[in-house]
Amino acid sequence: MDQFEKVSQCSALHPKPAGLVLQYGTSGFRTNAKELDHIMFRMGLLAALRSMKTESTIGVMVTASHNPEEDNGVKLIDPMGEMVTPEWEEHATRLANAEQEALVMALNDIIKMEAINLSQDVTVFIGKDTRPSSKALSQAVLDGVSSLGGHGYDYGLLTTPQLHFMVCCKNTQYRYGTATEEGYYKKLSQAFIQLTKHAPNRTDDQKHLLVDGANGIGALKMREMEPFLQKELQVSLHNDGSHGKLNFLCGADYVKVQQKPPEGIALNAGERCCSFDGDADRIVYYFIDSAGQFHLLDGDKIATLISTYLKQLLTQAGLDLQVAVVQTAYGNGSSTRYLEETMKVTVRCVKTGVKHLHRAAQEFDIGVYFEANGHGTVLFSKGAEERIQQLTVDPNTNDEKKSAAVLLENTINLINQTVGDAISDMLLIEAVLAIQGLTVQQWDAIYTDLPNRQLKVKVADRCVIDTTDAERRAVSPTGLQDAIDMLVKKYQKSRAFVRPSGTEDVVRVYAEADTQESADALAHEVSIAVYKLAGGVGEEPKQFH
Ligand code: 16G
Ligand code: MG
Repeated sequence: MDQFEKVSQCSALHPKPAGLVLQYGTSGFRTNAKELDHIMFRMGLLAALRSMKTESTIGVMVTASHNPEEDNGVKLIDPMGEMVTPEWEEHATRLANAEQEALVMALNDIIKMEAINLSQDVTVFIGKDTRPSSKALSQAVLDGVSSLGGHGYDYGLLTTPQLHFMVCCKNTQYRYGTATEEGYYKKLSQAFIQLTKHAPNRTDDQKHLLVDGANGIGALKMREMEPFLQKELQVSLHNDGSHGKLNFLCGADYVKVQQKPPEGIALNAGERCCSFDGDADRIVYYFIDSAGQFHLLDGDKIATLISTYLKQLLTQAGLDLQVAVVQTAYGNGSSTRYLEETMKVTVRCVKTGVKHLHRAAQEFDIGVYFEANGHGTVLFSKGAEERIQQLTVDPNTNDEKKSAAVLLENTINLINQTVGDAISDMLLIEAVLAIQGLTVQQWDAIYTDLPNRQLKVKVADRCVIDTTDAERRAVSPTGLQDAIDMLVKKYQKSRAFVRPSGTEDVVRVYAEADTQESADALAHEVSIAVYKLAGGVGEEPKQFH
């Protein structure tokens, strides 16, 4: 049977609802799971083509991250474990929206445009999160891969970063690690245990951490990993999926946006706690102080902790490698100021979305990137890794330098450089706190966040908002930026911006100022400006409370 005949036949089993249009957004397709069967089949086809084109293994992850349980989504992973390139995001959108009878034609267009050799072997790795819809949807991906004669390998339940890791391991001929779950646990836990040897007197309190698993995949995988950690980290796992609903009143996104602890955990004053999101690629830390006040340590605080630690080690090792921190417009103004003025590290601001941060971080010897929402990792250039490695074996290096270089080497092994990874980030943070002898309160006190507020506004068409300067300024609709500028002037230490969401049909509003009241008021006033000038629908925005 002709290859395309098979595609036609199989695709009839995964029909596209006529007229349905979906976009490959910031992190792939994401919507109610009921609308996704045809998308999954087609992403299986596209992954097969991408595998032929790159002559490599490609990943397909079925997840909707922090979205509610009834949603689902899919994203493609490129050979080195990074997000798929923008040109292929466009192919994905085109393929997803081709009506049933035009599918083979759309497929052929991509094959021609990319000059794909159809006789090339195809391997696609597939992973899924714990959503009830994920099983059938990942089967649809497999159907897509096999209808083009490809080999789909189903890993079953995985965190998103685990799948990124597997893809990278496979395509580096296992130089990055072994492409199995055990390989992942072993690589990370060995590095963690090595690092904690540099903090020999950790108390039980220091080894103990509360984890909110968002009732998702991260909780399951944390439990699997625990034995590998040999009690160097003792985790109390909450929201582990045994009864609560995925991402409901818990998880990193809830904690960050609501600025309060998740349900399902009783926090004692001073206890260190962290929350993963639904696919475990984000993490935030927090604690309650003795006065009952909630303290959030978000992506900015994490980036500060990690970049400070790395800079110290580089100085100790006598290595002149440049450390930069990449943030988005959501980076708290205090963090940016601290990093630039006190730490003297280069700070780069880019558009929201992991791919933008990842790309920017690749430009430095060591690029630490974190979104304020807790997604981030550290990238080491090949040259930086080589220089660190050389120092560990150089007979002329003194003990202090060698010890710093060994720490850096173990740190590299602990980090999942393919993408932000809640489990890997958590272990890195725990190791850094241990090595530096810092409590969570001391970490928090490095700088004080400016109070801030995020709101969303419903408008008829969010595309009327166009932004520039890494989303910090709106260029359309006319008058909106002027209105924001005027409002910002009313407050102290204030800043505000608006941007169309890449994952939801809303406009997002961010404001920060010297007090919470001012930040709340500014966010509210900017929301009203958006509502009035950008075609708001429904009720006028209300103040957050
Ligand atoms: C996605 C992005 C995340 C970004 C968020 C913004 C990836 C893997 N994830 O979750 O980086 O912060 O979208 O959402 O790129 P928004 O556009 O709805 O504000
Ligand atoms: Mg996520």
